[in-house]
Amino acid sequence: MRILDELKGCRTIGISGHENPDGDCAGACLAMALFLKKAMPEARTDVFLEELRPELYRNIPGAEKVKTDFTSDVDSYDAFIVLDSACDRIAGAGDMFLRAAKTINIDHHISNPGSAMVNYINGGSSSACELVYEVIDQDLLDREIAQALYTGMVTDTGCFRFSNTSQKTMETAGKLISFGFDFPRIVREVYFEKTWIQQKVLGKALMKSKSMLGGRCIVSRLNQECIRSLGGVGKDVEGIVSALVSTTGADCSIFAHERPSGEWRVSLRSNQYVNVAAIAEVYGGGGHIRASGCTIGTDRDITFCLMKMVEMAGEQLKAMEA
Ligand SMILES: [Mn+2]
Repeated sequence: MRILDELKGCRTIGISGHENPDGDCAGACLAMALFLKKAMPEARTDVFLEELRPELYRNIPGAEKVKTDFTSDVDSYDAFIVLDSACDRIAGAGDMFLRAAKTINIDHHISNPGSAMVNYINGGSSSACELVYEVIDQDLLDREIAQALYTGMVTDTGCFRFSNTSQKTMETAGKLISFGFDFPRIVREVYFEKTWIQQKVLGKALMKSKSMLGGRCIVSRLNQECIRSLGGVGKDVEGIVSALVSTTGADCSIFAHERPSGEWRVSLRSNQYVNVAAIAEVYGGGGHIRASGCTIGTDRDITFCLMKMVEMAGEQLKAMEA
């Protein structure tokens, strides 16, 4: 796909991505907008996304122009592009998408059915940003577009660690950093940085963790009272389950945190052997083989449920060794 061929004659272009936008979603939308402003200066380009996290505002050029209120005086865009998302998960932009004369969907989620008029879905790609890089005219790349794309690639590849990182990913990233932006800062701020409160919550979760199955499963939990006593809220537990599974000798990790409603959100991670999606499914959750989650309602005993999950992981490991 060459995006300029798809947008010939368009004078108004809307762009959006998924709810709760991450670095890939925001990077892809803003890189596309920056590119179109350059390649089609006569066209009007609007980006609609929910509020971005501060580190994304700081690191993605053009982020301050995102329309977070999802309002526009354009009734029907000539083209509407959805990036890093299926077309039905775009928060307040859903109606604008439906009213647009032409719709385009570019995404790397294999589950995306591709419900726009023109679809470019590649589940083998690391990120929406890698796909945006493919569809734009690369001779118009500049430092700002490159920085937006790099931020997204860093986000979705876990700094080029995950198995979705391909030779093409690295070659693309190599070309992007040749534009000379401060890429160590992006990695630090977008990927590694945590607030002091988040650090304390993580520390608490690590201190309270239990080593089960002879060290092969690391389990921890934090109740509301504990999270609040550190000044934290629900989103401050992000990343804890990954920290737990990075323990030497661990095959999997389980982390539970209590929501204000009294329900418990349970996240599971696996390094290599345990299928944690199968465990989450027993409790009505799901996800991927190596990363999954489920919610335990107030009608169930969280301690008992966690013990059961550990037991299931143990059975899987035992079955594999038999
Ligand atoms: Mn993505």
